[in-house]
Amino acid sequence: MWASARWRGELATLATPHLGFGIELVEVEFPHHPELWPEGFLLKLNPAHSLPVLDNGRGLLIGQSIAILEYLEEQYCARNMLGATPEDRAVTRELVSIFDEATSFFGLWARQGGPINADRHRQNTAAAVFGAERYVNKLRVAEAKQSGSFLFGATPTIADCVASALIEFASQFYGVSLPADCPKLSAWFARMSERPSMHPPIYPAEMLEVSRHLQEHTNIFV
Ligand SMILES: N[C@@H](CCC(=O)N[C@@H](CS)C(=O)NCC(=O)O)C(=O)O
Repeated sequence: MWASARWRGELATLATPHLGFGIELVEVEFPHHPELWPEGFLLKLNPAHSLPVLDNGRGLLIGQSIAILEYLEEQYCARNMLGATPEDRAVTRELVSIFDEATSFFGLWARQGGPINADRHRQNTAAAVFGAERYVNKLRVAEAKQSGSFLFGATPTIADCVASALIEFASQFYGVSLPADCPKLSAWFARMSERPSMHPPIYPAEMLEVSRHLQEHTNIFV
């Protein structure tokens, strides 16, 4: 598995303890410095030029984190992390989609508004505002849907992996905590943060100095 040190690559490391097997994780330097990588390194792995990428060792390269999670779950999982019934699986997939959309919208805010990304992404205030608003809307939908100890039910699903990777990254790297009107999600995230599978990330201090003030920099507060 080729993964960025954080962001969506974290899904795999979050899922692995639940899955009960080991995968070789190759962490690619954080942040992306494509100029330091061997010629064509990431493009050869993934035409989308994004991480993570799972090489299953049998000729298959999977370049989307949710497809990777579902593949690992189906192929190796000792416990069911999708849901026992068609209805449960539908709820899991619904929550995965909500947080995948939330991730894209948060990315719009952070990439188009955050100074840490200014050298790689064109700054655009309107796009950042739109991304932030839609991000919070998605969180409110998830807040309305959350029930049980985990996002849904009494056992973790891949939705908990997708969601906790996003919330951890947004809060720890960008300083954007869950909104005050999402108390159930906040309590869920506090419980998730105590689990051994949540590895506290180590972000470079010099990056955090810039990245953690996304709200102040964009003047958008959630
Ligand atoms: N939808 C993709 C998004 C992956 C993504 O945006 N990865 C970021 C880092 S975590 C990346 O590789 N960006 C580098 C680039 O796009 O060139 C997924 O879930 O795998």
